[in-house]
Amino acid sequence: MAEQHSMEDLLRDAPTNWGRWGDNDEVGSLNYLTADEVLRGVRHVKSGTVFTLQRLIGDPKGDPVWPGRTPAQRTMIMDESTWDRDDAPEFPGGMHYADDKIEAFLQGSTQYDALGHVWYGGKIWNGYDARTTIGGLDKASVAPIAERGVVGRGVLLDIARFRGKDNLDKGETFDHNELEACAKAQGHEIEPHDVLLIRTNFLKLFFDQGEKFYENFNEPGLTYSSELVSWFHQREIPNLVTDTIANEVTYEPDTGIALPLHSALMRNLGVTLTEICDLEKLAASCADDGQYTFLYAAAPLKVHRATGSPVNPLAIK
Ligand code: UVW
Repeated sequence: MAEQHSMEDLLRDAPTNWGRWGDNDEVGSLNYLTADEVLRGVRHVKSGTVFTLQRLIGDPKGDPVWPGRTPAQRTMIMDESTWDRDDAPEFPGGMHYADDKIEAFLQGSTQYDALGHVWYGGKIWNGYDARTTIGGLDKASVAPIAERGVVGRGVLLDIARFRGKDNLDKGETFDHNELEACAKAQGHEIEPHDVLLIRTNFLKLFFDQGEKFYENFNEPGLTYSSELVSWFHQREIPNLVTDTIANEVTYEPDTGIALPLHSALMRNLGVTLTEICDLEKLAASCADDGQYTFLYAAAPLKVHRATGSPVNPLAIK
């Protein structure tokens, strides 16, 4: 039988930022994004061009979601046909209106993960007891991130273009050294406190392949090493944003462990993760004008005790 590896063994000596911002902290490495960092981001606004990075919810071509989650369902509650009914509401003056609602996984589209979203060993971010997640996150939910907002210098790392590919394929991995090489090839450096936006264009395959996309599901992405985790720690990276469903290679190739960077970066270092972004228009613009740095701004929804929230991040060049 294949040797089983545990997250606790893998991350036994891994660095943490627990306690760094106090015993009650719920936003982790977003603390790096001070007012000075907002102004550093603003200095990269050159033309005022705005890019929205959210994918369409209810895309007629389908919504890519993590296996086991289902796409949002939007239901029309009120429309002009409401007034065909005898019991239609009547408003003085004759106003009609349309109303609808969605039933959705809060992480079923472009989203911020709460820091309490993923854990191992009975502890979530900052050492809070994992039992604080029962029935809703009492600690490190998405609401404190939403309350704070995320603004700073963003850098696009176009790994697909750097590798000369339209899109990365299943299970392809890369590391922090390649991120630095990519930045260098793009003509800039990755600086401390940068919000990292990594483009793989992997979700092109969701739209090209349909259901086959989910066979042997193994997204490409960053892969665990202690050096990579130290790099994130030393660079004080606040936020990792990607265009894949879960921001890292699904199964770490050496151990087969699922999503170890969720634990090493989010649970231990307090790095927020932003997933399922659409980086295509931004990437085309960066390739065109050579400007890969910009102001990044995002605020998830303020949802009480939630594990994540939809978001429409902005990149402003
Ligand atoms: C899981 O953690 C399972 O999913 P995600 O981070 O993509 O929401």
